[in-house]
Amino acid sequence: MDYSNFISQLLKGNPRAVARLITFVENDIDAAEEIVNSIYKYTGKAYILGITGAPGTGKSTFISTLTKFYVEEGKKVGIICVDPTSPLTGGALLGDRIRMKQNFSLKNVFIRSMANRGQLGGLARATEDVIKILDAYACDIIIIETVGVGQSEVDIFKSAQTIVVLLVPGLGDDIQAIKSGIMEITDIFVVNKMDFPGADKKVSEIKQMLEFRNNYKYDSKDLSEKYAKIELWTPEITKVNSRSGENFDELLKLIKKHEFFLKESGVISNYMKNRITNETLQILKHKLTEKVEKLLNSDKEIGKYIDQAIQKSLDPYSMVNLIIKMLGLEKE
Ligand SMILES: Nc1nc2c(ncn2[C@@H]2O[C@H](COP(=O)(O)OP(=O)(O)OP(=O)(O)O)[C@@H](O)[C@H]2O)c(=O)[nH]1
Ligand SMILES: [Mg+2]
Repeated sequence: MDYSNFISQLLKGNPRAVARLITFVENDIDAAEEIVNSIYKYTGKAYILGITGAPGTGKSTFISTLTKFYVEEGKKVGIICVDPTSPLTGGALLGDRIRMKQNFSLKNVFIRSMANRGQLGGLARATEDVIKILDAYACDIIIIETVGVGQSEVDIFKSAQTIVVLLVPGLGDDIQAIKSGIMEITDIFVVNKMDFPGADKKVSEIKQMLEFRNNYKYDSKDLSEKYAKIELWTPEITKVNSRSGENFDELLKLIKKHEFFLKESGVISNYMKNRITNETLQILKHKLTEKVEKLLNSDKEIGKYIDQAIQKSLDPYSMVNLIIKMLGLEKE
């Protein structure tokens, strides 16, 4: 199929072309390959925010309000709602999407929800491709919303420059609900619903939790000597009311501060490296799996190995080593 017409429409800012291209990359990895190949040179300008929180913490309300502020600043915003727990696009996410769409003009805000429909190459791969489409569509900000409970979300968040976790006043259930891998990579903790009692208490609880933790996201050996003198990022904590917009000016400042930190410290190059490595891994896993599956089903040589394994003259690990050799993937 020829995607060039859709791509030129995308670059002209046509939202319908965006929707079509997203559907293509979600459903067909060969289409994704072709499309990404054509648009890659137009990407890299958007700022990517990852936002998560337990159900009911106010993610949708928060993202609507945040988007309103960005649109007022003249920015174009793309929103991707990812729900790995749901096999179908629908339910709460769809309702949210319709409600949000009513609030914004299609010109400035593009909203898309993605569910785990057994995407080829996985949800993280599909999300990364959708980010690229929105980036080429000239979105200044891309917000990725997830429900924060699954492992695949940790992978999805590797694409985000700034990660925001929403919590609410009250018992720590919301903290426990978030997958621990996400807590470790959070840049800004937001206590939403600050109009409820206990918001300040929640802020101090988060502070305490962070004090007990000593492995910050950027405190890695990967950071070269060059950056050693620059202070690493300590996660920020703030509180907002997403219904009224109270304290969003403070939140926006913190996001800017983090963006500035990434650039000034040079951590941004670390981020790029991680993001591309992760993406490469996702695609490679898919391609290799496909190749190996084909081989297992058709190759005569492997058929012989399998027979040997049945006869116990070859164990599965040794068989895999032989297959790796056949694929030419050995080190030497
Ligand atoms: N009082 C108050 N209510 C809020 C605030 N933010 C969100 N809410 C309310 O909290 C409820 C849940 O908000 P949502 O935005 O739907 O939360 P969510 O995290 O998207 O929920 P799920 O999509 O179900 O995971 C709604 O009734 C919101 O109006 C806030 O800052 N203050
Ligand atoms: Mg929601």
